[in-house]
Amino acid sequence: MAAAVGTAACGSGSTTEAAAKVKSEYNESGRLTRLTYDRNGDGKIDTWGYMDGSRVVRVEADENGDGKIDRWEYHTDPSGSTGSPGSKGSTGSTGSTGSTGSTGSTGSSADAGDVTLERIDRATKFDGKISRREYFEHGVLTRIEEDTDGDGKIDKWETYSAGTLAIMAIDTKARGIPDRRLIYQPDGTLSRIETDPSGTGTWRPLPQ
Ligand SMILES: [Ca+2]
Ligand SMILES: [Ca+2]
Repeated sequence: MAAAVGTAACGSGSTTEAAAKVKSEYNESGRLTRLTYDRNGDGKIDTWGYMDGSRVVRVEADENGDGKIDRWEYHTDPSGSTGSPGSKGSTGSTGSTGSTGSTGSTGSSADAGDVTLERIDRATKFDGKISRREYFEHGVLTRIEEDTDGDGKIDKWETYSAGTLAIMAIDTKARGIPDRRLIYQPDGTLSRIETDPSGTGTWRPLPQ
């Protein structure tokens, strides 16, 4: 019985294949709280979207299918201003809050992705431990911190300007602080390399 249901679900209408894989969960008052999604179609849920109605709060994803989360995506509330008087249910009269594609319509810059995106944490080694954090402002990447060798300490810091890598600082001595940094020009080409071997915060050009 279960197998038949599973097979039927997998082979069901191709037109609504993506929609069929998304399941919606609601609380007692009928507010959307969670979406679950089988992104790779293997029959196992691998993406969880935690919702506050139409607003995405957090997305968790199992990217290698081992059942453990590898990516945590955090979103801000774009309408975090004074308003929202609708304490009970949706305020149908104002209308503005009810629009489903809210972020897309209100977004000022068209090229930016999801403007509510604030941070993405990743377990790059798929061990359940966060080793990389990506920070965003209004959906644009501003910096990345990463523990590349898995010793629990950040050893690479990337700073982005207008979405482009501006500075990459690295810890080559496993001290938890950067001792070398690469400065990039706005067009992406390397400008110079600096060192701070003693870790005092004083950077000097790398001797050639
Ligand atoms: Ca995983
Ligand atoms: Ca490290």
